[in-house]
Amino acid sequence: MVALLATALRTGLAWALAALVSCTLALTPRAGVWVNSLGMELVEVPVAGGRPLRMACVETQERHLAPFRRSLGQSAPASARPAARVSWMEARAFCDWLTQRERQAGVIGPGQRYRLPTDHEWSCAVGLGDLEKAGDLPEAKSGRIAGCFPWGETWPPPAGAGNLCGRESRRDFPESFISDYRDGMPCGRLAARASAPNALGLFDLSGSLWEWCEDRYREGTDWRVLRGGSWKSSRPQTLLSSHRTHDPEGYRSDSVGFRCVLVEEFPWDAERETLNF
Ligand SMILES: [Ca+2]
Repeated sequence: MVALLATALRTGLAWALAALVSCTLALTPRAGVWVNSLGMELVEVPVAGGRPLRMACVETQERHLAPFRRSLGQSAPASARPAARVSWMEARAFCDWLTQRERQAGVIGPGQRYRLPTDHEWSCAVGLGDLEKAGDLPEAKSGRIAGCFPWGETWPPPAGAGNLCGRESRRDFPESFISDYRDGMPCGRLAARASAPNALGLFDLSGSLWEWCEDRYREGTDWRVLRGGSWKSSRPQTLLSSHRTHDPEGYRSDSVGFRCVLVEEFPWDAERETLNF
């Protein structure tokens, strides 16, 4: 609360004051879950200034990726574990494959497609949609809304905040674990729904795996936006809802994954036509 007021005074922006309201909204899941052909559950997310979309409730799991990877001749586990070590390029290729598969099966219409969320859409999912300018570059918005985390305003994180670098990780990360938080997960273990759901019914926006977004972090680079922190995250600044980090499109890490959105056609096609997966 104090940090948010300080931000409002420093920046003069109404957004930070609005965050006081947004962060205190009751975190009550609602009905309206849609399940696709892979068993992925998606819920509607209102997009400030844009059309609503459906977003996966959880990070993409190994069992979701398995049929795609096997179609490419790759061996692939099929567990319900959130899928780490997925590059931005592979995540997009998976979305294209799933779009084609479900269009052919009549699961989705010809005007619908899966893709990664944009940086702004991810902000809408985490409750910042009205607090940021959609057209500003991700780098300019990173960390600008103080004191607002996916779970609320409190630090240390409350129970149910997610799979973070808590006390269970003190032996592996003795310099950087959150001493007064436990998530009940041994260091390095991943499981879906490690956090409580937010108001939209979305899990694990905080921690577990960093989540790729469509956008470039900075123009002129191949750095793509990552949101939400991971099981390795312990710093308050890193876990802010407004924090962004970035990595190259081909980067793979044990702390990076993604979640899908399902949208009506959206003008990313021109760029997609130039990419060779
Ligand atoms: Ca996450």
